[in-house]
Amino acid sequence: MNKIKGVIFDLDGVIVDTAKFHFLAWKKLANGLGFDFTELQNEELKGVSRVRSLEKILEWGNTSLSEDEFREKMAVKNDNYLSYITTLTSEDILPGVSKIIDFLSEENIPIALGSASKNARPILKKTGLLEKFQAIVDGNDVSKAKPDPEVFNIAAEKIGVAPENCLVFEDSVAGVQAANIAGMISVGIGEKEVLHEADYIFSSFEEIEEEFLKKLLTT
Ligand code: B16
Ligand code: MG
Repeated sequence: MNKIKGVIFDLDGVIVDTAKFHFLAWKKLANGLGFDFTELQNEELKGVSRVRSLEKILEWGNTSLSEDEFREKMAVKNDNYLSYITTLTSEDILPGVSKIIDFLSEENIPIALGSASKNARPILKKTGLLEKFQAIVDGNDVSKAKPDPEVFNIAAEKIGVAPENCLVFEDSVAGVQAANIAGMISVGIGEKEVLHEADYIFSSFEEIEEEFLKKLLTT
């Protein structure tokens, strides 16, 4: 196996649990249009872009919108989402994440963010993590959504590490596939049954031993 020289983190579901806020904002939108939106459906939107998420929700609700209405609903959803995340602080960083970021920094391993979210910077700022990342690539920088590897390839380039020497932490199936297509080591954070395409799977960062990472950095 190739030696790991750079690490890329997904944001939503990996560093912070913002899925619950996306859920509340999408549910409000769906209910306003006269249909329901379930937590199970929300699961399917993990790692999916904002535009594609609304397209899927409208399909589920058997509803169509004009282009103007579509744009307006997206803006309203995002305003609601932003109002829910105003309370985010460093306390919301998922357990075990900060320890791994600090370990990588001590080992001089550059870290990048590779997220589909267009709200990545404000979220990192609120949680106090913005300065820890050497590169941030988010929904504003890409034209192709995961499982396309574009977001991770740009991140690797920005930290100056070849794709085959990068490791990616991801919670979505599309994200794991994107990392695999890019030729990077994929580490799934979540359920084994869901993320089975990943090279390694952990239920949370707390399960990851320093030894595991040390081995990957020296192999
Ligand atoms: P926004 P990730 C993704 O972030 C979320 O998982 C997904 O649910 C969301 O729709 C997408 O970002 C876009 O987010 O509306 O904030 O631009 O998991 O790739 O960090
Ligand atoms: Mg995610």
